[in-house]
Amino acid sequence: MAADQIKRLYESMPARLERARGRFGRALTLAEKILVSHADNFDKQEWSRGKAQLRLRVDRVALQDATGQMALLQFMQAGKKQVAVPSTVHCDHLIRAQSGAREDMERAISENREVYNFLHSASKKYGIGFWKPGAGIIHQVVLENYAFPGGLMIGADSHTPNAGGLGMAAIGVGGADCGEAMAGLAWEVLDPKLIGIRLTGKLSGWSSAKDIITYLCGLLTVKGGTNKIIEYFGPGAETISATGKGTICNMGAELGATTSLFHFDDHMAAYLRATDRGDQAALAEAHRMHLVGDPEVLADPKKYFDEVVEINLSELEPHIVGPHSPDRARPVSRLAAEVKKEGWPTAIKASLIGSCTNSSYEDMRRAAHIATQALKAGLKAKTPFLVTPGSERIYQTIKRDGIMSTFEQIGGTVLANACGPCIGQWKRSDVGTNEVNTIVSSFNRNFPGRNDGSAATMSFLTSPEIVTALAFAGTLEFDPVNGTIPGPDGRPFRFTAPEGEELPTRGFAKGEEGFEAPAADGDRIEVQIPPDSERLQLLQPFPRWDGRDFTALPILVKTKGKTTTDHISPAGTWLRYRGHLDKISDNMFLGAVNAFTGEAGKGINPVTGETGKTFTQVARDLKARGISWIVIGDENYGEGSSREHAAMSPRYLGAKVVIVKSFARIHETNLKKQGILPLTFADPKDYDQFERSDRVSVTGLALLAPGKPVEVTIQKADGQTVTIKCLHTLTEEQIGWFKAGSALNALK
Ligand code: MIC
Ligand code: SF4
Repeated sequence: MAADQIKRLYESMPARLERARGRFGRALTLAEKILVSHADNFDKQEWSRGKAQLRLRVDRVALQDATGQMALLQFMQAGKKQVAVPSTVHCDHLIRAQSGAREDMERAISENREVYNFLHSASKKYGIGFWKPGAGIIHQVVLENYAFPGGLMIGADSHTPNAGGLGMAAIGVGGADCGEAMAGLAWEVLDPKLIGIRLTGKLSGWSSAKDIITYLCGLLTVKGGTNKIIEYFGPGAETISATGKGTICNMGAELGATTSLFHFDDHMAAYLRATDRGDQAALAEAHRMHLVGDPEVLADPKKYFDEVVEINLSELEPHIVGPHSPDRARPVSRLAAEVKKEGWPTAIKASLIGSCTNSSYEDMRRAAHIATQALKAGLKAKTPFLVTPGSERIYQTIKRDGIMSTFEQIGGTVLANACGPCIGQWKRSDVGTNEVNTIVSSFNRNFPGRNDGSAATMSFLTSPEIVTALAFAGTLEFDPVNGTIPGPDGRPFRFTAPEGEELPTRGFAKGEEGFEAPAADGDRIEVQIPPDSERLQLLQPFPRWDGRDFTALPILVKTKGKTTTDHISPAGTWLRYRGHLDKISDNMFLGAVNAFTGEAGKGINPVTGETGKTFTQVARDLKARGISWIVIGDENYGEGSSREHAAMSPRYLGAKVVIVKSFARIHETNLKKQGILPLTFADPKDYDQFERSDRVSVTGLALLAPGKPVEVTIQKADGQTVTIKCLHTLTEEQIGWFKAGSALNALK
């Protein structure tokens, strides 16, 4: 981000903040400062936490290669010549980890040529910065190059909040939101509630930034952050590196938070300087008072936040979460007992560090510190040890500083600078399919099936240093803090606590940066989409609403329990089709557990009664008969990723309505954008009313209005009917999207 754009923002802040203080009659938190200084029209804007719909102007948009394809295809439908805000595309998700960085990269470039050519040509044409495969993972590259204190950005990836480590409000959204912001529209979001996290004390010994967020995951749960911004402050915050702050904000996505952020401090300034942005550091220092919460807020946070949590970092123990959900948390010291009680496999089959969550220099240093101790003692890693550097800069620096060779000496493999095993792009040959096994990583997400495509893999998440120590023990029963493992001579070996500087003393090394600027004259560039492609498909607008109520819709699926986007639209091998709506729709609900049968991914055809078919096969059959359908879901439906395929595939194959106990924020918006009606039960117990052969009607749609409940009638097989009340959060404008068939149709 150019320093003059940041300067303009900072200079406009004092007056805007004064007006906001006047209007609200009180001091402001940092999150509020950022929101009000990015309001599309501050005076017309209604402000009411948890109620108002904010219209904001973002400073920047970031796309990655998996969700970015749909974002660009949608942007193209808007017919603009150039993007209206600075935007970048990052090629990171499509690189499969198999045999090490070099070979994996070569394979990826040839396998994904079509998609890369599309992203590259579209970037060049429309004025978007393009980061080639191998340049790094979107959030790490954004932190190193674009994030800045006080800024507002959106990204088509749920871990966009990583930039909160530099004091930016960075929010994960669906591709349609990005496409619209790039087309010049204001971006909308529900005015979030605010959680304040006051940190005191200081991290020491084995405890690291990761433990703050894994601890909070246990405390607040995966839906505890929905429609909320989490703001960190207090004396403890000032002891954490900028990249450590990034880790915490990154994984705030696991709480469902709109975003997370820290107040500007000297660690951020140091990081900006280390990444060649001394001018931005100086600007932020000069405007420091606008980039932190007001003093009144710091003095009495309970008055300003909807909820305040205090954490004393001096008392925080290292934590580990899993399996299968990031909120299954406990201190590492209590893991062994729980593993035994639950009967989980204790042997660790693979240890992985890095990813967008934890690949800072500090992380790598601390992990290498552990590895070096073990090497000196003559120990070898007992499990494969995979390292995913977040960016080329990190890769070159750990190579120069001997960290990589330490990892290689313990038998580790350094993978490409990409998502790899974190998103299921991991070709694993050491365990059979459906073989129950345990892995540990420093990643952020651990839903079943995520890393290696196998739901039988139990994935635990913790800090890179704990992962490294566990790799030498090979078992979950080891507590690196208090326990010992047998040394080569049979005598017990004990690790000492990890150490590592937060920034490289010699500065970051640089390799091939992998950035390509857009063309000076985009008009002459043609976007490359081969007509016969099985990976890319131009979008056809979804049909408009025909003005009629939905009557007697069959239930395609009633999901039971966790229904994340990984259940609705799995990634892994399916990443291949992220630019081809028809093809990718074959994965629809493959991971969802059918509440009627207990089976995952398969349903009973409500018309023919045929069994054993995937939900997609059933939906395609219904679609061919001209029958639309509905989805019933459980709690926090659509948690996880920002991928809008989880809304587009159902829409494409005939879903009209999704009724659930509660939604995750990004997914609910994605459904609205694609023209599906997202409803919640007024009484969550009504979930139990729905049976396999029911037909469902949603009536009064012509009178759909903000805040007005909707009537849903369930017709039972015996002819009886039950009418229940459902709620929605559609605004006037969003009702317009529903009527137009999609937000994009409404735009045109
Ligand atoms: C993820 O971490 O789940 C992903 C893969 O980065 C997704 C985006 C995607 O599905 O492409 C996300 O978090 O939004
Ligand atoms: Fe990539 Fe994993 Fe980060 Fe998502 S969470 S951006 S898949 S590294």
